[in-house]
Amino acid sequence: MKKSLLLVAVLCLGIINVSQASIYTFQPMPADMGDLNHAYFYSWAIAFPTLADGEVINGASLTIANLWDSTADANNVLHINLLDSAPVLSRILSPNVTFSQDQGYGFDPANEYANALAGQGDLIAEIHAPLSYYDRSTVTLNFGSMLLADLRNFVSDGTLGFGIDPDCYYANTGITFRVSTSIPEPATLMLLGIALIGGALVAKMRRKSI
Ligand SMILES: [Ca+2]
Ligand SMILES: [Ca+2]
Ligand SMILES: [Ca+2]
Ligand SMILES: [Ca+2]
Repeated sequence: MKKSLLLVAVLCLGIINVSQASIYTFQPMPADMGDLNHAYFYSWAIAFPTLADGEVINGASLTIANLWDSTADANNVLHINLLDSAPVLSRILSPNVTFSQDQGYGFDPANEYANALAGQGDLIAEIHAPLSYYDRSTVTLNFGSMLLADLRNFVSDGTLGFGIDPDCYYANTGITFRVSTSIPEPATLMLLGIALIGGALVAKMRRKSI
């Protein structure tokens, strides 16, 4: 292989590798969802971008930074559900906390230690957070294959949501949802083929012009 052709092929490979994998990141506003008050349950709607041809979701995780149970009760639990679409709920939680358009809260029903969103979508986790302010921990929930399959279904119409029911109070410093995608091998190989042909043509044209 000529040096120039090799160079073009290596450059194209570099571009292909970049386009092969993407990470999408989402955060509610405010990011800590008002420190998740016991008396309520919360919804967070996400508008998911349209994926490119051949682009598939291959991983997802929900991270809650510096989570702790601010009433320090060992019986407390934080329920988290993945939803096909999030329910529309009130936006103003207190004079200090107004949620952005895509999220809100509802009042927890009488049996408040039960999951207010039970039976809706998929239960991702029931978290028992550290009970001490000095023992906050960042919790990352990685989606398994069944959750990923449902996530792919849920985003197919461009929306998905999270339902979060804190029973009791769960302070944190921010919630982040990450989705990773990739373009499968056949598409990559086809691109590589096009790149190599393109490189060969460039080399040929160069030879002719000399
Ligand atoms: Ca609650
Ligand atoms: Ca509840
Ligand atoms: Ca949906
Ligand atoms: Ca906070």
